[in-house]
Amino acid sequence: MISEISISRAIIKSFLEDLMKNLEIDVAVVGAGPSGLTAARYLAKEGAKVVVFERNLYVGGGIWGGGMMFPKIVVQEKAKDILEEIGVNLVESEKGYYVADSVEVVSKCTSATLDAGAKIWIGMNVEDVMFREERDEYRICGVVINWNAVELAGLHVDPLTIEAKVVIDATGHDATVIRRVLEKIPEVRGIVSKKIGEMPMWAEKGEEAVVENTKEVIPGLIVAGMAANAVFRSPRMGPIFGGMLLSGKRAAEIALRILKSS
Ligand code: 48H
Repeated sequence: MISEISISRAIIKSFLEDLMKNLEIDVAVVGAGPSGLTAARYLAKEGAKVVVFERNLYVGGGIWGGGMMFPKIVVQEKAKDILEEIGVNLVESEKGYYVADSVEVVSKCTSATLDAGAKIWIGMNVEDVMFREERDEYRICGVVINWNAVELAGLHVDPLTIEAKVVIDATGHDATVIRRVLEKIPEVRGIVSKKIGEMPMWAEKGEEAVVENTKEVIPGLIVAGMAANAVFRSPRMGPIFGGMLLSGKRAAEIALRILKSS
């Protein structure tokens, strides 16, 4: 006999246990696109306690749609290892241009991230950050979360908080976390571009810039992926994803350095 209450108990107990165990974490990754999933995977592989917060009910961000809904993405030579090491099949199209199936990329990046030990929580919107002021400096020390359904319904429901030693803004074109920080702490503006938003298409420049722009912009807050190009007003690049993967890897390296020194 199947008991409905047993099903409910299993779900509630299991998720509440996960939530309780992860109220204090090493790294909060906001956004489960290519940069966020890659950052979380490398961090978890090194033993960091990581949660990825994704506001949609699905992961993968902009990977699924490939180029103009042809479900294929391109990566260049220097990033292909990041996909090959998790078993993604890549076919060389022209010299140095490797093509992958977008659904396979989402699936394998997601399962590798979970297997490495990261948690991925969907339907959760990071609506704000936590901060402290220390020695005349602002430090970001966690995320403020709520169900995305609450945000979409426009309900007034107070959020909950997760303490994190490092927060990675991997929220793509919208750069939602850093945007919120700048709205609330305008003093930080000096560090990042006055106007947030990427420049028009220039694939080569955009791909180089996304890795260079991946940095700790405010103590405790790293920007990665398209959010990094939005912050530093660098170009977009279209459906080539090597830069996003390399940016995620670099964000993980920066976060690990911060964790080691804290
Ligand atoms: C929780 C949030 C919040 C929030 C947003 O857009 P993404 O795929 O981001 P990246 O930077 O890893 O990859 C960018 C790539 O997909 C892309 O768009 C490219 C290469 N474009 C080039 C071009 O020329 O257009 O993923 C970001 C994720 C999404 O799933 C959002 O739902 C999520 O972040 N997100 N999750 N709380 N506040 N804001």
